[in-house]
Amino acid sequence: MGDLAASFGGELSRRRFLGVSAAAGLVLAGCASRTDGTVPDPVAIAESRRPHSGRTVNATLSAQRTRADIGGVMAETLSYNDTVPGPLLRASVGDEVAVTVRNRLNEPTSVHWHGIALRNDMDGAAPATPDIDAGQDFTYRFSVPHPGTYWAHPHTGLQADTGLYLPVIVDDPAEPGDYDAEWVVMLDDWTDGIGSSPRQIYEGLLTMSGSAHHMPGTGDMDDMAASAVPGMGGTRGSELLGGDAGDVTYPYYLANGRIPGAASTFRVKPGQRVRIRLINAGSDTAFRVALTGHRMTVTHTDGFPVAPAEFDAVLIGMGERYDVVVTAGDGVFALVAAAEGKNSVARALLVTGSGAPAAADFRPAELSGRVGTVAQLSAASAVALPNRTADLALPADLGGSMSPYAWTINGRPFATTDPLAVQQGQRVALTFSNMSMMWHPMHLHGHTFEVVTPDGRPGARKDTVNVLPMQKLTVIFDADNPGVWMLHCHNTYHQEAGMMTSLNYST
Ligand SMILES: [Cu+2]
Repeated sequence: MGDLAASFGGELSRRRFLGVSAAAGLVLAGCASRTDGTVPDPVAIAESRRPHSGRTVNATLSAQRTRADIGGVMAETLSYNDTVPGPLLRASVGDEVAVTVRNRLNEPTSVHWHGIALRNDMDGAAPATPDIDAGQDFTYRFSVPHPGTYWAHPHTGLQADTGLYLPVIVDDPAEPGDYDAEWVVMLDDWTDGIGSSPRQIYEGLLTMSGSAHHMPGTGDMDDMAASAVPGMGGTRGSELLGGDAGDVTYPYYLANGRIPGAASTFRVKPGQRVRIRLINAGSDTAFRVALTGHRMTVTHTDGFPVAPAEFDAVLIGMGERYDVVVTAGDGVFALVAAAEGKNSVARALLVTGSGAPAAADFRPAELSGRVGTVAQLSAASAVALPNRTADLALPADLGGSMSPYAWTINGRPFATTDPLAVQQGQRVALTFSNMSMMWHPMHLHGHTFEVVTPDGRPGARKDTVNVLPMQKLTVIFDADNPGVWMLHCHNTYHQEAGMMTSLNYST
């Protein structure tokens, strides 16, 4: 991508000039054209209006093949800097992040900054940001406007179901931070380099949808053949998810890159308050997470604060994040992430004193207690959207089936999608109508929406929301980030099979 990189570099320096101050951006916004005859770029203007601390956080990520040790088990996979998860990226609100990605894979890749309302041309999803060709480098450079728990992963093919993911945390220097320690826990469903490859699974799903051939990675075929709906073998229904929990069963479920029998440990003192940042980096698995012997207070989801609410467990779909606070007891406690409907767990250990951990497959009673989901959460008043009538109603009808294995938005797969159109400044009401028999974690790039609850309360601010079978769910957002943004299901296989469209700003 030599030519592309060169032209991108030119664009960037021009944009950096525009971003010197908010005032400059505002002046330019009012001009039809500048002295050089070019029209001011709305993406650059939006960038100039973000907070700017003047500080830059630099990092390098090498996307490369590796042999990852996931706890005495070796997995040939793809990773950033030879670690799974990749290295934590941390910045403060207003910082510029400059991450150079070195693509040392033999295929194109990309890094999508999931949940961050960043400038469109740095989103890491084509077409707004072209993929990085094999052997090439690209520097993602953007400012981070909102504090919170985010993450990053490829937006190219099925690479999201490999070891290519990392946590991203944006701190708010003004936040009181009512906790003593912070524990980042990334959850994942794992097959790459151990069971079937993501490609084999996907091809199996496509093939299996016509007949009941053996399909790697999807559990017991007798089950499947006997099932009225092909593909349900190996996974069971989930009451919380309103039906079938997933399409794929995995050999392992990992917390911070470790299998349950070789769990990572986090040490604090008894009585300390621990903020746990839970991130679901899985491809086809929702996790129900509980900490043995503790209740958890949910303080944030998808980076944004909620009215604090106490639960025994929380349900986290793919792409979602939950921040919870616990007051640590005295002993050794398993943080268990049960793969919803899949009869297996991931786990990590909280250690504050002496004791032996429970068996690797231990399921604490809290998992069957009161489970927090988006339905029970409200936005903190500071982040609730101001009252305003929507200017525009957009539909996103979710359709598809296991047989044939095809998933659509508004009746079309991504290849032939009819993009959703918005204009900058509009308040948008986006309604997901799930017409399929499966739940879908729907993710919008570049924006954080507010869930509209059935009783009209301002629901949580989110960028990824689980839409259950036959559910109709409306979210509202302000169109304040011009560009071309992906809207898709965060099930890697549904996305690949077409469940994606784009939200395009028109001028
Ligand atoms: Cu889906």
